[in-house]
Amino acid sequence: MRRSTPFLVVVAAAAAVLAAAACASPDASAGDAMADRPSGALPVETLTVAFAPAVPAAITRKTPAKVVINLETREIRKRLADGVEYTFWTFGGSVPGPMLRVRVGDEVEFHLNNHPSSQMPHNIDLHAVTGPGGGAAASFTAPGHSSTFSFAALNPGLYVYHCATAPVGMHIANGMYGLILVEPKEGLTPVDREFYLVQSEFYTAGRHGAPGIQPFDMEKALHEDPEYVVFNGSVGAVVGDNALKAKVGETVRMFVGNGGPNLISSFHVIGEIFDKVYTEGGSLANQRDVQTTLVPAGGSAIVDMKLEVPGTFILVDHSIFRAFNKGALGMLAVEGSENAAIYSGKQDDQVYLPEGGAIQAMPVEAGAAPERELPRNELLARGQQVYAANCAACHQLEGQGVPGAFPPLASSDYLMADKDRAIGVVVRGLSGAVTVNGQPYNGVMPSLQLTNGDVAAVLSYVRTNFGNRATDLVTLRDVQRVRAAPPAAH
Ligand code: HEC
Ligand SMILES: [Cu+2]
Repeated sequence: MRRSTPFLVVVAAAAAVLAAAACASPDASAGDAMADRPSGALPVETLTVAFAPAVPAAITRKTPAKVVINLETREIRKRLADGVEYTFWTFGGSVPGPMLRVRVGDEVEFHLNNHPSSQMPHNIDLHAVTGPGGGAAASFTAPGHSSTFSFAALNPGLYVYHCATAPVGMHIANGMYGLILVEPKEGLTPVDREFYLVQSEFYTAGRHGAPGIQPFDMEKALHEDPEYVVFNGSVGAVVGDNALKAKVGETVRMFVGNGGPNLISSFHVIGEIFDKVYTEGGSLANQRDVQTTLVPAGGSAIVDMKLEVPGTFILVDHSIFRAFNKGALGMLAVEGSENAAIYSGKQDDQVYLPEGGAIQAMPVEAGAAPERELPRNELLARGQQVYAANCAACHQLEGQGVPGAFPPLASSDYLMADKDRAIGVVVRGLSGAVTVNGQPYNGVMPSLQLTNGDVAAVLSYVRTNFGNRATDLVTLRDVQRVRAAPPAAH
């Protein structure tokens, strides 16, 4: 059997690791962590894990324990983005794997179980382990097998764990990472809410948004050029109904990890300031009043912030195209009463057109690949993406608009009354007084520089969604015709 040779090597290596651990004399920090271990056997407990964005409860015991952790590796097909699936290799069936929480000085007995349906062997390298490979060799596990190894949690801090089976990059790129928190003896300062967030990238063969099951692309991974950068394993995992939720007056803590495999995260919460940062996930809150903190690949950070005002706070990797174009965007939804002394909200809005300048459409770039009419389902799927990327910011996710500022596209009489006029709006922009569903608007919609195909797709989508009931679609030909015609007065 082909596996037998590496297996023997692995078993021998594991034995060597255990032997070394048995006779090594503890260094100063190990001595520290081990100092309050009682002489007799440690009390045994089985760890309860938590799946993102949940965090396991803080540890209340004041003395070390023997903590038994069971973790299963499993290969499963799941959603990566709307209409996009991926075969994830996982710890615990989820990306990221569950968050683990132990206390410094604990003895951890780790059982890694590889589900019989797996195609690959897997293992685990926990950065919280002191020992060669972080447990990797000792935990190498074939499908349908289970491995056990033990380690002492010597150093407090927030650590990444990941699979380290060759090809390592591929196991990580497919979703095998998570966080383990080793609490300091005195615990962390209490906060009102804790959240678990892991950023990572996916390298799919198809471009961002290309539908269907997407295989891993080694070439893109080598060039560190991902199609997706996400929080908690998929596009939209932490937005809308899945947003993190908190209340004004509370202090929240985020345990932020970066599975990579390649990119460094510039973690930022739009509209909040981190009151405290435990840089790089160390056990010391060593910085205050931070806007953006770096989370290295294979590293972490802990950020604490008090929430003073309500609203939706957007979590991003501030390498900003990753956030708005590749998926690295989450939300913290904060409820409570406004505090105008801290933040007023919009106090006034007026149209600003310097020197009477008109809004001008720029010509669409020449030389782009010729576009073709798409079948209905592809057209509508593309339209949904174009909408999310280009229109939702103003007209809102469900097309409901913002009273007094952005007219609704949902059940809009203006949109539906005249197809060519609607195409003209998207192609050339719109300004001046308009009435939509009886309400006056006098704002400015810029020309969005979309291709004819994108205009056809987005208008086909909005005219058949959000309560609009068009029976016909908007075709490329329609858009070409309107673009060629002189702008009509509305
Ligand atoms: C930067 C904000 C902004 C973006 C982005 C934007 N719009 Fe608008 N849109 C407006 C404003 C403001 C008006 C009203 C303009 C006026 O008062 O003259 C408007 C009006 C419209 C109207 C006509 C009024 C109605 O409600 O039916 C349509 C149709 C429309 N937009 C479609 C779109 C589509 C489709 C997209 C995305 C491709 C889009 N808009 C992107 C701000 C925006
Ligand atoms: Cu693996």
